[in-house]
Amino acid sequence: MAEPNMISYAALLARVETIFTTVGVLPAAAKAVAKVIVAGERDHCKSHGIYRLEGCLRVLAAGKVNPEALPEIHDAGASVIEVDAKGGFSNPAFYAAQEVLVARARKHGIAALVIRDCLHFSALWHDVEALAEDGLAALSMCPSYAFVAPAGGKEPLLGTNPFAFGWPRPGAFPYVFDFATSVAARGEIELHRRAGKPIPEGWAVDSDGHPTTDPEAALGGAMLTFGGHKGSAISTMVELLAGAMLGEFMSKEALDFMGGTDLLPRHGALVLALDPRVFAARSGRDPIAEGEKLLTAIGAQGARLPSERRFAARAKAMAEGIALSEAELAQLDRFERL
Ligand code: NDP
Ligand code: PYC
Repeated sequence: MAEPNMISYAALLARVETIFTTVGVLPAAAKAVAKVIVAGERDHCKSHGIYRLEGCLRVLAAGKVNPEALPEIHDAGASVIEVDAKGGFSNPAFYAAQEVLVARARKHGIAALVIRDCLHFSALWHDVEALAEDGLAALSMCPSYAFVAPAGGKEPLLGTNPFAFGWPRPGAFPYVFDFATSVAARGEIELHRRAGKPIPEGWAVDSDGHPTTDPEAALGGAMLTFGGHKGSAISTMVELLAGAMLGEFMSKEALDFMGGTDLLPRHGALVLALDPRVFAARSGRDPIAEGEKLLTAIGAQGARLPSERRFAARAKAMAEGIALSEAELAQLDRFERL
């Protein structure tokens, strides 16, 4: 097997940021989008790492995301804050409103950020991890595209609808989980297709509703929800809270609007921030210390916490660099020549 090519986090970040500015994305948005893509690669979350560059550039070339969008915050001082991404990427919109969301959650105990009209391609852990680092518990969710059959059905209707949670910890890293409500993210199936590898059983059915391990057939059929009816219900909740409730697209509408799965989806997103110390104030107990008892007891059983793999991958990448394949490097070179 060929030796991987090592590149530092800073060097990869600079290259990806330049690729975005070169195709006309405003500097602040280019920085935000490059940050999440390179962080995905750094944390070895390949389904939302530099592989996503290609999809972002495709949607920019198709004119279906606004490279010059300036997120507009609508804040009436209440606990629901809105940021209109103006058809731009979701990440700069989140960063634009992060400070006010944190301040409002600290003031009221709970605050919600509604992100409107955004192109959403990224993992959600970025948002909840940042809020947990600010001492807040956080939930984040959004619809995606109608790729997934509800449990008991066989036609794609639900999105891969990611759902993430963050909880502050006194040590270096917060507790964070972040998953698609389908068995795997769509990006994971696409990466199997590119590598010429079958997908595990139970991820998807083909267009006739038969179980398949062929990624091509899975992409043309329907993905399945994790945990059967349980994942199906959580996915439906995401459609309702981050789609219907916000007056933004649900996954089926997002797909119809973009006109096919080739382009990344445009819809809304919902981020909730909660201050545990406000909720626990009258109990006289320290919620973070109480939470630690559970989290350390889980670790004491030898079970790993979600994100532990990711944080370990991050530490390794920051010390040794990020390993890229020849094909990934060649693709970066190609994008730099656009
Ligand atoms: P995974 O199944 O890879 O991981 C889900 C979570 O479970 C992670 O927090 C992971 O932590 C944790 N985990 C995995 N294995 C274990 C284990 N053995 N013990 C404890 N925890 C474990 O993620 P998905 O494929 O479901 O999703 C990947 C990404 O895709 C997510 O970041 C999601 O936000 C993104 N996505 C984005 C969409 C969008 O529309 N923008 C749509 C769908 C998905 P760790 O990382 O440390 O392994
Ligand atoms: O991997 O399922 C996915 C996905 C959809 C939109 C962005 N990522």
